[in-house]
Amino acid sequence: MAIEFYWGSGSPFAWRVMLTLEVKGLAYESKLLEFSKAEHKTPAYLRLNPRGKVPTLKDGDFVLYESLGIMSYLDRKYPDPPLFGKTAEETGLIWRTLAECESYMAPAGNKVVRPIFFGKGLDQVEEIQEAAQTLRQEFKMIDDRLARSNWLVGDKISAADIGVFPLVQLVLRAAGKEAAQPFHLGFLPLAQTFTNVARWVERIEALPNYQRTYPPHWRQ
Ligand SMILES: N[C@@H](CCC(=O)N[C@@H](CS)C(=O)NCC(=O)O)C(=O)O
Repeated sequence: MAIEFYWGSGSPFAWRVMLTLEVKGLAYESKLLEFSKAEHKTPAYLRLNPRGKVPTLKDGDFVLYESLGIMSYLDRKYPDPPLFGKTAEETGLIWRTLAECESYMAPAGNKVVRPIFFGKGLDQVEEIQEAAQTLRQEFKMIDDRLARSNWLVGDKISAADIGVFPLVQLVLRAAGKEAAQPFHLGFLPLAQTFTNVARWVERIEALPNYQRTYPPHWRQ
């Protein structure tokens, strides 16, 4: 039975799971939910994921939500290529990177990106500037790591890269919007602000099925 993957366009948490599926070359049935139609809040979907969020994965009878849980499940179940490290040290560093992303980048990103995308809370200038400062520090940390290596951990793409990348893309997309301009967020042009991150983004964009994972509504 094919894997069913429930996702929403532009969700960085769903995007990291889709990238995992593609990097592993797994066949899956795409279940794109429209946020605008509240398809993630229907009784049928809430039975799969009582939080009413994306992503959710169904593999046979097994249903799982929470992107990092799904990524580690997929890696254990379908180990080729391994994405959570070949050594204990790599595994520890990958989880550290993911934990840093959830603890620092994701909350700060939310505070910057949401007002810019949805227009609500743009008057909270101090809060946005403070979150943007945290984000710049996080970008700097990954930029420093990427100055020494093509990938965040080890010598191959791992769950660390796949987990962080969609959040970086979301911040960059927000930074390019007109509503972001008064804040002088300092991320663009990326090749000048965070050179190593820019090269890493290109590396991920060059992955074989990357285009299939690109949020459809970002193309419009
Ligand atoms: N920690 C969750 C976060 C999932 C999440 O926040 N998804 C958002 C989209 S980015 C969502 O579905 N929001 C809809 C809602 O909360 O109603 C994960 O990693 O899967």
